[in-house]
Amino acid sequence: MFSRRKWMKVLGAGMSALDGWGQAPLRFPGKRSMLVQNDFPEDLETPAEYLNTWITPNDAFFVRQHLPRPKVDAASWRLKVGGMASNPLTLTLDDLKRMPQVKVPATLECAGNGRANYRPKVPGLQWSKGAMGNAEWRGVRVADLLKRAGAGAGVQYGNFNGADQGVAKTPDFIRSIPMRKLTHEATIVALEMNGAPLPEIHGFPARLIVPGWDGANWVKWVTEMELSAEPSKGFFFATGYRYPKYSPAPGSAVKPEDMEVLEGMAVTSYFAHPAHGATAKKGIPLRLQGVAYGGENRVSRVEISTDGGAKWLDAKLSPQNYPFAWRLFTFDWIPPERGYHVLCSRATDSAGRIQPVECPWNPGGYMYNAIERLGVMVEA
Ligand SMILES: Nc1nc2c(c(=O)[nH]1)N[C@H]1C(S)=C(S)[C@@H](COP(=O)(O)O)O[C@H]1N2
Ligand SMILES: [Mo]
Repeated sequence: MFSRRKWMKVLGAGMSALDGWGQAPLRFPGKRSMLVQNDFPEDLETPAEYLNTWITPNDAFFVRQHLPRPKVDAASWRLKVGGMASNPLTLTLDDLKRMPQVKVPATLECAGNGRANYRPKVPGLQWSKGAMGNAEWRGVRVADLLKRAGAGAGVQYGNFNGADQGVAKTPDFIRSIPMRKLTHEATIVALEMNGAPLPEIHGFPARLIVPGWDGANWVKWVTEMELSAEPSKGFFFATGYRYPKYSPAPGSAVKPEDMEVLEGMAVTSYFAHPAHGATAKKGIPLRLQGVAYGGENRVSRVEISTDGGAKWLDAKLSPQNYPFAWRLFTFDWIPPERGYHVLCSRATDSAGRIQPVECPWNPGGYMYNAIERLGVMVEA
């Protein structure tokens, strides 16, 4: 598909784009102005100010891809379900559309969201807070596909591959998902995102939705589900997206046998408004806004501190309250006096998890979820 030379050339271009990290208006078809982490393959971050709606519009939704985006032709595209199956399937897009469809609101968050906050710095994309978004996904339950394919009794994993292919030193992107998650009623092969066919950049014509779990599981352009007793030995499952079994000292190495696969996401919250470094006026109400997400759990509470964490008060939560989807919060604050104020947000989920003051460092820079903090200058 891509020669090694061409790949090296575009990779080079991507590197220089990293140095000039910043806003790039209308550079990417179907996207509004995004924070460009890489321009090829596209890694685009949602600016924090867009984290203020229940549904993230498709044109503002973050993008992460390890490999050049494949061009998929809907007519010749197939989804194969094989391996340990008594009735292996080769489905067309129309076959999938004819099966019962379900809607699942769910937040997609990259495990590396917030990586830019780790000290010492961790290599990888320096996501701030916008490697997450919330959408209503619509498609076919994986459980229905498993039934139709006659999944065998010994099946432990579905090993998923997409139409993108390994290039140069980057291997093919394959992910294994255990049966206990695949058979969950909210795990689907989505054909639609927010009422529209999946945009090409988000996996057209079909992608996996694994609610509450690390975004790496949400395989885009999916073409194959292999039912197996064993997980993939490929890099992106056996090595990548792993988290230490214990908290290592910041900056230290962790042995591969002490790493385990990432599944459910941590509880977290982020301010969309105001921005860090904004100014406000004494006595003039300021509405603090943001999102909170609890992975596989519902968000049950968001607290705000306007004095750097000394006192905490409850924020107001949006009525939407689904497992696997974020909630919006607001807090009306009247800046009491001139000076620099540190605003904090702290979410709690239905499992009783709460954001920590300090997030454990880890060599992949995953699962950042320390209490959100930003500074606002209040003028007289
Ligand atoms: N086929 C394929 N699927 C993929 C990836 C990829 O590189 N290739 N990246 C994964 C990662 S790491 C994330 S965080 C999400 C991002 O989904 P988005 O681009 O729709 O936001 O897709 C996942 N699915
Ligand atoms: Mo990711």
